[in-house]
Amino acid sequence: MAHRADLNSLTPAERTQLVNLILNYLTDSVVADHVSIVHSGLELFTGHRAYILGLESYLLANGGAPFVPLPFWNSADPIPPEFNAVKNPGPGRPPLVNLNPGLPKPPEFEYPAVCEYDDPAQLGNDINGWHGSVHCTIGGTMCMLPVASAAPIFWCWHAFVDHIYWDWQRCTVPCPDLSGCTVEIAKRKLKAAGLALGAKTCLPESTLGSGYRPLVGTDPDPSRYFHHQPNGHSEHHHASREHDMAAHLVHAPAPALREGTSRHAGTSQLAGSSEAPHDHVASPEFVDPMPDYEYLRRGPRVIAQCPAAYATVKAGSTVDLTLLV
Ligand SMILES: [Cu+2]
Repeated sequence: MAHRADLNSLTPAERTQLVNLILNYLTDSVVADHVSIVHSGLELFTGHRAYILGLESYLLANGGAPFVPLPFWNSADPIPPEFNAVKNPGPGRPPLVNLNPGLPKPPEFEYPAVCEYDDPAQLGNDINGWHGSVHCTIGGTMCMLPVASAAPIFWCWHAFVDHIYWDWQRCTVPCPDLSGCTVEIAKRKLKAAGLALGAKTCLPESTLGSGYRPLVGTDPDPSRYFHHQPNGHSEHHHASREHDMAAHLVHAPAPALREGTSRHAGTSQLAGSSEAPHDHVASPEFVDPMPDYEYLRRGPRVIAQCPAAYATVKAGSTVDLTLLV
């Protein structure tokens, strides 16, 4: 989704309508506000974005909603003739000189090349030179900082500069939570997030040692595996049990699995204890739990990831997974 339209995709009538709306908006005070924007670093972007937002608010309130977000003018193209205008022209606000500056966006500012920038302030500093050249190659009012915004093309030109910052902003994405996923599902989630699968570290199930199968017998509350209604359906039990066990295995490293039992130490049967867990009659699954745990063999599961879930990472970067196999 491009967040701004190209000025050249508008009809001449639409451009005329937009120019007139901008000219109506441009009071001396609005024009004067431009000099308060810091023209370097991150503020080159944020300052002008806020400045454009003022115009967009006006457009929304004055029948110009179709022009919000404000369309950009691409500096590779000639300025449309409708935009050869200056508010209150005069000696202090000379007409534009060159409607075809021919200064296209340098390739390093194209998406996704712009993602190479780690720091948007550096991007702002690097853009400033080309940005200034466009202003002064157009000339006239556009080359005079205190009054440049009196030219309607100023606004669409800065919408173009803003688009570069917007591109940079979409270079970073949140890393999805992949815990418990198979590799295939993890891959899909990563792709949907604009990321890719990196290195895989596989831990054999024996890595969990006693925390794997013995968990069945040392569960803090084995009563939840018992059928309280001996003749009732057991499917619900199976489902929630799988869920519980999966949660244990994917979220806790091996030592923690045993730690977990201490939460209910008072009522649980700890490993090695000879004490009977409860007076209930055990379900067949509990007595012989292996068939129910086959789901753990349906392919490796993610137990850790780097970068962490929800960390902000660059789009297109890779995420390393640790899998229990
Ligand atoms: Cu500018």
